[in-house]
Amino acid sequence: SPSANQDYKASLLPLLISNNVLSFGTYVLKSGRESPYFFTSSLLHTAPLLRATAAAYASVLSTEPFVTTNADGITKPNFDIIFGPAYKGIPICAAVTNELAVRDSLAAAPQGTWDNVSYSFNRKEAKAHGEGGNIVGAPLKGKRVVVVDDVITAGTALREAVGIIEKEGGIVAGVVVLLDREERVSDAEPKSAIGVAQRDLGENIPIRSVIGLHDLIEKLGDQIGATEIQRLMDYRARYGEKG
Ligand code: OMP
Repeated sequence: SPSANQDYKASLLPLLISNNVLSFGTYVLKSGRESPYFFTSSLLHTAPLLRATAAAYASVLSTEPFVTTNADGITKPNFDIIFGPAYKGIPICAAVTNELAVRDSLAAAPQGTWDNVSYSFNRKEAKAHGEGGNIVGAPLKGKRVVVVDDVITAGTALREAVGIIEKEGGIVAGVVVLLDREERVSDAEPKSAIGVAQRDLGENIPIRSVIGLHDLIEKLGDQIGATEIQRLMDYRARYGEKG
């Protein structure tokens, strides 16, 4: 699957491990599979972790095909809204929206490039009073919306998010997940959830991950030990995507 290949991976991975965001042991997934590792994005609650995470998403979202650079070298985002599915996507979408504008002002990019990008998220419970509606943040109707989510396994959470955006009249313009577990969806569907989403949304909608299972297997040898790496490889042999 397409993984953004940037230097931030080298600094992000040890940070995730030392803070137990990425942990190794025995865990049961939503799918029922027993996994030798787990990603807990609710632990991304300190400034260094939030900033490192936001920077990783922002690196992906500030490069093609999420942006287009014209002949004059002016870069423009190809989306209006960063959507974070409740609950774990909520702090992420806010942090990434801010990070894109902050990086922009530090780099030599045209002033204000990111000032018109908004964040938005869904409520899990319908609201019967007040302003009403199930969306908090920018209204999605007629807007180009990118989804930022933490982990993708079978793609259930992403499908829900896409359903919400389409129901609100938004246009799904892309997806960035922090971790792609690169697992096949089921015995009947050997593609990964990202592969299936790419097929369902269409090949021209960018779907990217910051980190994939293959990165853990290839890069963590010195940090988690040979036994854990072997368990990751055994897991991939059993549940990994095919094609
Ligand atoms: P899918 O909806 O099957 O794609 O699984 C993604 C969701 O599973 C995440 O949003 C989490 O709720 C949960 N999850 C994790 O948080 N971390 C993991 O490492 C694995 C899962 C999981 O249950 O598959």
